[in-house]
Amino acid sequence: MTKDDHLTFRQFMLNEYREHGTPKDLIFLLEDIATACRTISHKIRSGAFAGTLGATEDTNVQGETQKQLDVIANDQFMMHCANCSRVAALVSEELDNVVWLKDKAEAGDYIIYFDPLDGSSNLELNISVGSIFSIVELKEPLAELTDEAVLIPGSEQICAGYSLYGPSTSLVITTGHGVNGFTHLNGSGEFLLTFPNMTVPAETNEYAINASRQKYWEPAIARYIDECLAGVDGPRERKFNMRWVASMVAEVHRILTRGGVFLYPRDAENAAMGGRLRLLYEASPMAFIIEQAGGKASTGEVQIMDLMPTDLHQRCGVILGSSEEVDRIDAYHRD
Ligand code: AFP
Repeated sequence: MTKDDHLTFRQFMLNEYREHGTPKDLIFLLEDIATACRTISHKIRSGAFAGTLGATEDTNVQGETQKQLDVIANDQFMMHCANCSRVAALVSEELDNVVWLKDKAEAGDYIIYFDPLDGSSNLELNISVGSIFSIVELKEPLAELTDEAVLIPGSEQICAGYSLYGPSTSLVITTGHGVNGFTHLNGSGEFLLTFPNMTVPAETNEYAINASRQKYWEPAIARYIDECLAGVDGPRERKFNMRWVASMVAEVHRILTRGGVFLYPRDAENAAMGGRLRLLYEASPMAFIIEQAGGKASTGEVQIMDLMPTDLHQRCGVILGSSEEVDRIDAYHRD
């Protein structure tokens, strides 16, 4: 297939408009987010020459040292999302509080949650990193513009997506009608449809976990991993493979492409914080995407999208991917 055989992002989204009534405001907002991701991709790929791969002097609300590209990516999302008059507020991993863009938030307005650059500890290693975003549409006007007002469960998302800055730049999006993958055509301003209707196979032989945390694992996780390691002679009666990129976007993209299960569970060391990964702009959008692709996403106890947020930057356990494996791990937690 040549590039002419692929729908452009605009052509695809206009089809979505005709088939599903996707709001044009959302389409134009997504085009702006795609532009932000394309710009971030360029900034990353030229970072070694611009001297921007390293850290800043600052730490973010997570207490993590901010990379220069974390700030650059955050600025890109802020600038492009502000183009849409329906965007009432932005919630970023890199910002302590909500950024309100309007003096009142009305029904039909959008709240956007994003991790502008996830996996940034991989930047200087030239290992894939990504951006993650989630969009909620307000059903009612907000009585007051407070952080608490945007603590909305993931089940209310109307759109989620990520951009993966790897050997090529991918953009993967769901608006509630399946998951579709686009690739940036180098030298053009276009994202072309390259992976339509992405689905997660129910069965897999591949898991992703940071195995160095084994001593902290809860019994259900330890049991699951032990059984995978036991291979053909164990209760699973088959060999398992393991991957760990330490970049959630890359792990999720692999799972959407060939199946698998990703685990960053709550454990004895991170339990006081609720886990490692953040709910509103990491776990929730990825849960929406994975479930739209036929997979599952839970904390081990509850479905991630059913969690009622209590803090902007709260964390949770994340187990997502092939449904048979997530179901098995959930069952072990219930045992
Ligand atoms: P950074 O953004 O600090 O690199 O963290 C990336 C991440 O949030 C997620 O993308 C990875 O899956 C996970 O952390 C990696 O965690 P470990 O460093 O404990 O493996």
